[in-house]
Amino acid sequence: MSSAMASVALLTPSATSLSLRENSKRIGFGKKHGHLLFKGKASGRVSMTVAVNTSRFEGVTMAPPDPILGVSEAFRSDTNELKLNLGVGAYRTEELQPYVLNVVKKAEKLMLERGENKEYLPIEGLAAFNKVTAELLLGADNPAIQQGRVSTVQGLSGTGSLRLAAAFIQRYFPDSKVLISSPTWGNHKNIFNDARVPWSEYRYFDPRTVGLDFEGMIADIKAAPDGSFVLLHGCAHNPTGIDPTPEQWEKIADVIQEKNHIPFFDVAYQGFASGSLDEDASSVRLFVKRGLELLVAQSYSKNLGLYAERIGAINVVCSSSDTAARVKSQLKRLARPMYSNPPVHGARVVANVVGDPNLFDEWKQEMELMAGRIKNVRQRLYENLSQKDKSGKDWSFVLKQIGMFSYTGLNKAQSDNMTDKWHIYMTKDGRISLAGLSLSKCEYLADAIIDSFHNVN
Ligand code: PGU
Repeated sequence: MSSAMASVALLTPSATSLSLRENSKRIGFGKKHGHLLFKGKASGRVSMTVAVNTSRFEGVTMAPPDPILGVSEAFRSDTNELKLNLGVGAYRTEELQPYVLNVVKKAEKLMLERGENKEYLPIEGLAAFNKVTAELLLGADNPAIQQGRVSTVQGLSGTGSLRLAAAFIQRYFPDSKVLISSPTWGNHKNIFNDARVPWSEYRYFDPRTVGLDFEGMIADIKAAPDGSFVLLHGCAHNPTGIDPTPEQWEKIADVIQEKNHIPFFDVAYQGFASGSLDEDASSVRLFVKRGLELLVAQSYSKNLGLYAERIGAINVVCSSSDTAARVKSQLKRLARPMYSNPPVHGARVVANVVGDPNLFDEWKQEMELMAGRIKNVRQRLYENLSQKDKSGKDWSFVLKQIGMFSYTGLNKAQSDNMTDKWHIYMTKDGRISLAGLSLSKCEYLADAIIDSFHNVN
């Protein structure tokens, strides 16, 4: 029964009308709320149910499952033992178990020993976190940091940081639109839609070469109205795993500069693409070096495995420290009515790990280990695909892609086959998360991909 119900116990049947009215009042039902159902009689007491037929929420329709997080829900309800979750980009060990980094455990131990309190953070977040996160991104000796031109506000991980920046764009650049890559991480569109920021797509992926459509990308960025925001994936483009080369990044910066656009980086995988934190931040640093003003959203979900701690930041690199201060004040103003101030736990973990030379070194080693494991399964998957597929298809694109994902080129029907027949859970755009794959499952995955690719239209 979809309507709301409440059980009402009455002393005698004859007392029904009076007691009911009183009970109705007590439980908060007015006259207009539906009729009564007598459910039975037990030892002189009548048990009744008040059924409310018309919900105030009748007009609320069922939302579709989330294209990424919904995959995990479907995975959980599959009882087949062969099942494999390659949907969400979350790192698993070779045993396919979630992984808490040793440095995180050490940082948490330190925090416990210090007996840190749970007071509210300032609206902009933990100062020690904001300092190290900007330094990690830009390099501690970056002139932008030294000149106080970077405005950093702790955000609710990558998503929350993007959302805060979107609110800022909506408020201060109501006539601007955001250019996003085609394809992109699915939630980007939701974020800008909800913030009422108009967006359009620029070409990015070329299915013929299974590579970057660089010409298309440049042409579309050029064709956009001057002063648009250009959303760029700092490294390990999601979902394609295809990044521009350093030379291409220079050309992208040229066009953005020419057009007076504002670069807006999403950095969710720093350290995960190459295994090096500095190398993965080189795209952002190149733009900052040119003296451009820009936005960068950061996330520690993947590189520190802090998925559920919701820790990240929005950085706005400005032309002067004065502008940076004003921008920060407005970001805080936007954050205050949305969530007031951010959670402290993840911020302390990051501050402890990045701020302590020993833990920082250990983190880099662990990250290399994670990135290395993904590279290993990528290699193995490629070998299995090449050996098992007798059609002569070139699978080398798997090796060219970087980061957590492989963009297989499987269409929706083929992706459905992967799930329905093989119990392999993945997003319907053909993306698989290699972070959720083990060496021992590569062969099974290769069989499934070959079957889906050749036998499903
Ligand atoms: N930006 C990009 C490019 C991402 O891939 C993700 C996460 C985020 C931002 C946001 O991550 P936070 O956890 O908010 O820091 N994408 C993953 C995780 C699942 C999801 O969609 O949120 C993914 O599987 O694509």
